Amino acid sequence: TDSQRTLVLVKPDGVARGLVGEVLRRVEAKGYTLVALELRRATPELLAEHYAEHAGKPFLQPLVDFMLSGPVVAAVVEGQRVVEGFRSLAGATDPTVAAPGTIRGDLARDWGRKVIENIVHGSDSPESAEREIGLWFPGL
Ligand code: DAT
Ligand code: MG
Repeated sequence: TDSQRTLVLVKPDGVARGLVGEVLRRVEAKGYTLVALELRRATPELLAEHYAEHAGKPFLQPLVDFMLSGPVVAAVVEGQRVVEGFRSLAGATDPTVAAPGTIRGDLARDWGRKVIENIVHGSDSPESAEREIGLWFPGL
C-alpha cells in the first residue's frame, strides 16, 4: 500500500508536562518518519477549522480555550497506514479508559475539567489528515 501522512499534535498539556520527547520517541520507535515538526501557537481561526466537525458541541469552546492555553507541537508523520497506526499509539479519547501501553493510557488522566486533556491529537482518516496538514502546514 502507498505511504500515508497524518497530523500529530502534542497538545498544551503534553508540552507543559514535558512529554514532547516521549511522544516523539514513541512515534519514531514505532518506525514512522517525521516529515515536519514545529513548536507553534494555535489561533482561534485555525482551531475553528481544525475542529469544524465539533461545531455546536458543548465541549468545543473549552477545547479551543485549552488548545490556546500554551504552545503545541505540530508534526506531520509518514508511513504505511500511519493514520490508523498513530490512533492506535494514542489510545482511546478518554484517558481514564485508554489502554495501558498507549500515550493517553500511560500519560494522561481525568483532571475534572470541562475538556478532556489527552496529550495528543491524531487525524482520524486519510481525508482528515490531508485536510488538517493543509491547515497546519500550508504548502506541504
Ligand atoms: P479524538 O481526539 O480522540 O479524535 P474527538 O475528535 O472526538 O477525539 O474530540 C476532540 C477532542 O475533544 C478530544 O481529544 C478531547 C475533547 N473531547 C472529546 N469529547 C469530549 C467530551 N465529551 N467532553 C470534553 N472534551 C471532549
Ligand atoms: Mg478527532
